Amino acid sequence: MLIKIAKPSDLRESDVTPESVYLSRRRFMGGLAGLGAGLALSGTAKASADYSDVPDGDAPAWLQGKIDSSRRRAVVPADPETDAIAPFRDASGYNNFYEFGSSKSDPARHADRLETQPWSVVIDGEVNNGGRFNLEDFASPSRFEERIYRLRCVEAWSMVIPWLGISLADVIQRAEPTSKAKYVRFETLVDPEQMPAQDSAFSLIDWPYVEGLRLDEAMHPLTLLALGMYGRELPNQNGAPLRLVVPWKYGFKSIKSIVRISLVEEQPVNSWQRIAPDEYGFYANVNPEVDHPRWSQATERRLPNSLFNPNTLDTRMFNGYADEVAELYAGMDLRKHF
Ligand SMILES: Nc1nc2c(c(=O)[nH]1)N[C@H]1C(S)=C(S)[C@@H](COP(=O)(O)O)O[C@H]1N2
Ligand SMILES: [Mo]
Repeated sequence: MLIKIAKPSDLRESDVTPESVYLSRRRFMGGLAGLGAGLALSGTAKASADYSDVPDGDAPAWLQGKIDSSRRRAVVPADPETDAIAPFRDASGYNNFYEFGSSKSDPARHADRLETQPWSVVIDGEVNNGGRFNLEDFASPSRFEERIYRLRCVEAWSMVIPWLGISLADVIQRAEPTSKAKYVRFETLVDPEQMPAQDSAFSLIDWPYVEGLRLDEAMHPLTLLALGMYGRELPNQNGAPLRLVVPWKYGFKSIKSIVRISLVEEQPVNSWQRIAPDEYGFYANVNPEVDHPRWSQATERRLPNSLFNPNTLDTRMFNGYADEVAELYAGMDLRKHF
C-alpha cells in the first residue's frame, strides 16, 4: 500500500498559513512531486495545484469547516510530466451527468437546478445501524482528506482531479454490515424537476442511476466519497453534494449525487451494464488490454488537450493503481469480468 496515513499531528499548511502564502507555497511544494513513480507523500502536491482561479462554492458552514481543516493524504500522481492537475474549468466544464443531458457541456449548463441543501442519505439493507441521515450527520464523524486521483472515463479521456472527502470504508463500518452483506449498491437522486433529462423520452437510462461495488472494493482505502474538489465544495455538475470516486475503475462507476447506499447480498446491476451488457460490465476496471467492442482502451486523451496537442497517453492497468488494488482480483479472468 502506497498511502501514507497522515498522523493526527500533521497539520495541513492551510491550517496555519494565510491563504495567499498557502497557495504560493503549494506551487513551490509541487516541485517536490517529481521524487519518483508511485511515491506517496502527505503534504505534497503537483506544481499545478493552483486553486487561485477556483471560484468559491456556497458550502454550508459545517462543510466549509471540514473542507478548511481537511488533512491532505495525497496519492501523488506517478508521472510529474503527464499527471498535472486539470484546471478547474475543465474538471467542472467537461462532464458526464446524464440526468442533465448527454453532451459534455449540459451538466455545467443545467446543474444549477439541483438543490443540494438540505440533503439526506439513506443507508439500508444488510446493516444493523442503518437509517436516513442528513448529510452533516452522515459525513461529519469521518476525517476529511484531500486525494489527488486520475479519473479515466470508459470513453478514453482522462483528467487528474484533487478531491476532498471521506473514506467509504469508514461510513460502511459505522453502518455495521451483517454477515450477509456482499455488495454495496448506490443510487442517485430521482427528481425530473431538478434533473430535467430524467423526463426525456430519448434517455437510455432507467432512473435512478445505479452503481455497485463488491464489499472489499468498497472497503478499499482508495475508495472515496467526495464532498468537495479543488479545495471547495463539489460543483453540482460534478455530483454535489456527495459522489463516489473509485480511481482504478472507469468513470461511470463513480456515481454522483448519491441518496441511497444499500448493503446487499446479490451483485447489483449497474445502469450502464443494464443498457449494454456486452459493452459495460460490473467491474469496469481500467484495463488497456481489454478493448471496448467499439474502440481501443490502450490509450487515452489526457485533458486539457487540443487538436494540435491531443496529449495521448498509454492507459495503465487499473489506471496506474495496480500496486494498491491488483490483489482484489487475484485469480479472476478480467476479460470475462470486464
Ligand atoms: N448519477 C450519475 N453519475 C455519474 C454519471 C451520470 O451520468 N450520472 N456519469 C459517470 C461518468 S460516465 C463519468 S466519466 C463520471 C464523470 O465525473 P466528472 O464529471 O466529475 O468528471 O461521472 C460518472 N457518474
Ligand atoms: Mo465516463
